Amino acid sequence: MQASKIQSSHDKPAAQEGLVQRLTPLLHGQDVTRLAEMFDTQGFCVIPELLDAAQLERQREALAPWIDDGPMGRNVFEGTRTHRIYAMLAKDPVFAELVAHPVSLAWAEYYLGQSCLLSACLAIHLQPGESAQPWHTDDGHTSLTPPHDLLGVSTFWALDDTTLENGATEVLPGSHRWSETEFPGVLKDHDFATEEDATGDPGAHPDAVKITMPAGSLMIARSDLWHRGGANRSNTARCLITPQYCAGWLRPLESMLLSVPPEHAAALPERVRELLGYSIHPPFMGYSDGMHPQRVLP
Ligand SMILES: O=C(O)CCC(=O)C(=O)O
Repeated sequence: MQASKIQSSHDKPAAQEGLVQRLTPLLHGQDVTRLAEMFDTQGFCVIPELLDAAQLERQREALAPWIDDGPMGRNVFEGTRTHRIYAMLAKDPVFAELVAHPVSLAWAEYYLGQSCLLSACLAIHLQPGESAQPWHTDDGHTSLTPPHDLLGVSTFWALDDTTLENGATEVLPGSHRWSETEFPGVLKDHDFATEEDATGDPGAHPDAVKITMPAGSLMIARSDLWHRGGANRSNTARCLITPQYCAGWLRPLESMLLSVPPEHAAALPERVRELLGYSIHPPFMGYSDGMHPQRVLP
């Protein structure tokens, strides 16, 4: 795979100092500059065990009823042995703890600006027997030709240990710099229209890295990094929650203003409401009836 040259969309050492200052006290001695360097060059970084046991328990408890009752994915992309829970902030406000977690939000704001939006937020609960997902990026729906400037930041919170066997997310390091969009196992329109998995693993890639991490850990990835959910060959489920952020001028993947009813939104912290779209991308993108959208909330 040829690496194409791309200008860093974020050549701001002075601003990075702000990120370092903001995150260092939260990361117990981890080197924030190195994490940012990894994110810039490899397209992702991992922060182990950020959530404590109580935080993890709150997330699992809130999620449990939706997993028990929820339908399986409808196609190969969603995974026919996977529960995907969308519209999470309409289901339980506790999920706002991850959406506005001080570490991941600082990351999104640094790379995307204060006007960034929540583009998606879903739980992905992979059951035993699930096959590997097609390779995809989280901004592949845009019409821009890769490589391009950064459009989004995807965060992956492990609610379970992710292991080599249970479907740890796989990434292709550095692939945000690729111009290639055709390689074995890459997402096709057809994958949204069929429940039939391919035989074997046509997307097996020599450069793939499985992101194994203990429960409570966080992977942060550029939205243009090629990645996929792994195959779950274990006998237990693997769950993660993935809040994804996009630039304030981009259309979010999920229509958050519809998915989270206004009365639910009104009860969420102000910063979370802003991420849902009750905010303005300067000078006035996102207005409602000529006014700031916060003014239409009950
Ligand atoms: O489940 C995973 O590990 C990743 C899933 C993913 O990237 C997606 O469904 O968009």
